[in-house]
Amino acid sequence: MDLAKLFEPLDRPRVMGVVNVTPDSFSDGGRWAELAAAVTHGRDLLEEGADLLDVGGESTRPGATRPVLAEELDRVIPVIRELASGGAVVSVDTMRSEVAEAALDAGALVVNDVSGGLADPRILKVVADRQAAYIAMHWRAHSDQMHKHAVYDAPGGVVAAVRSELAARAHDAVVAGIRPDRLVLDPGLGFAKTPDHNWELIRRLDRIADIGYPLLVGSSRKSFLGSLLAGEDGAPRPVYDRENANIALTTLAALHHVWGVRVHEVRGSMDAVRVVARYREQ
Ligand code: PMM
Repeated sequence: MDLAKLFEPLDRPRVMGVVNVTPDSFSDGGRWAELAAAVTHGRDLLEEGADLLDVGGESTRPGATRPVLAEELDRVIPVIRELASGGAVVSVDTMRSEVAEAALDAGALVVNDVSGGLADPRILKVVADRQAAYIAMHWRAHSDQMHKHAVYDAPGGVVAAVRSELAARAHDAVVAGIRPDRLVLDPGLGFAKTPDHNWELIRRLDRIADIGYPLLVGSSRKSFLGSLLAGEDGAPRPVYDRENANIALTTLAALHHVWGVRVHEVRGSMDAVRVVARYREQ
């Protein structure tokens, strides 16, 4: 699939499979084993039907600290080169312009920037110069700071705030020269948001969609699912056991006509989007 095809009308959301290349993700067998495991994982996700792969080298989990630039490049570029040369549509999950640039050189077609251009504004120019696609997520601060930014006291609450802050990100992206028909917005579930904020946003995805751009939603493995499904002792449902809930979330997102869902496990979400597509057929 080429870039234009990614934006053609489709009767279901695209399923983006996550390939996180962080030291704790795949392997403790050293760098080469880590890269080989990441590539294998990406190929497995493609086999399960993923429309595109999102390769990232920086953990954005709450409280995470950042890798240095050289480390991030080292993690993602070989994996992107390998997967892209095999024909995969690859997006790079990065906030750094240098990583975006190297990833596009290595064959990535999409830049997924969880900061929507706030962390490193030069990234917008990089994407614009290459005519690449850009995913701008709603974000307020780096992971080690984001909890204290989960405050939405202005009228309209979290939905109005995310809507206007994301619209500003989209505006800056287009002013920088990114093609409006290659721009996707993401409400950023879990990023400077409490569980209540996340649920409110999911309920009102229509308000975010009417900014005028396609939407991507990422709920996979996130802690608001863990807290929703907590046991009687109050312990959150473990990360590896949140997939059924995530498939339900994919169903809701598909009913809201999103452009894509970002998931760690492809099969169940692909089934869900196909169910919704069939349900809509007359
Ligand atoms: N979530 C994470 C990382 N990147 N990108 C987009 N566009 N949307 C998201 O919701 C998102 C993202 C954090 O999840 P992970 O560390 O479990 O991959």
